[in-house]
Amino acid sequence: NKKANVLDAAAMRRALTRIAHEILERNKGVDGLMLVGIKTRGVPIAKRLQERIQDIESVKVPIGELDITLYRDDLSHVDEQQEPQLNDTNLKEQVTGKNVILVDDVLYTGRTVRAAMDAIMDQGRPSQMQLAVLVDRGHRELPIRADFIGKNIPTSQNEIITVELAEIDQEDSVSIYEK
Ligand code: 3GP
Ligand code: 5GP
Ligand code: MG
Repeated sequence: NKKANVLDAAAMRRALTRIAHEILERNKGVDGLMLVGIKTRGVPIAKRLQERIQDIESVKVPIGELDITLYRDDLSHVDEQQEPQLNDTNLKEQVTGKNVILVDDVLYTGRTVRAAMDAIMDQGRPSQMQLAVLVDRGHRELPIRADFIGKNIPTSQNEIITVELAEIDQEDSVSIYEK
């Protein structure tokens, strides 16, 4: 049940180009930068940021992937006791000493990012971590915020944000749906 289109392909392209510039401005260039996409849709977003940064600075920053999914403890007597957990890591580059930019499509409670931070810190000691998201929909349950945001979309709990990316969904769009 669709309520509104929030970003089309052109708006998404502009938002990601802006974020690429913001990352370079905040960090004074590409030194030590590493992008880590959170699967599924954080990965193509991270690749697009890598391309935009290469267009601007002529440097291809290293990129990695984390697969973090909801884990349900079926033995628990409490319902909704699910925490996002690490499934798989694909980091070819050492994280120690790196400035790791986590990249995801939607930031909601913050629990996925928390699991991603744990996964990175298990691999080594980054000099810094920052967070880039295409959409911040609010409703944080942890003290986590994004450093780089494509668009803030205030939502109610019974709305969901649909993120479509050409690499996966054949088109670029962000829309709001009623559950
Ligand atoms: P993604 O893997 O591309 O990020 O969480 C699995 C998928 O379900 C996600 O795709 C996400 O886009 C989609 N999704 C839609 N609404 C929600 C939601 O409220 N919570 C979570 N965890 N995922 C959602
Ligand atoms: P969090 O852990 O912050 O609650 O949720 C973040 C993760 O869940 C992201 O990887 C994101 O894909 C997914 N997610 C949470 N809410 C939404 C939503 O409304 N729309 C989409 N597309 N993904 C969501
Ligand atoms: Mg996601």
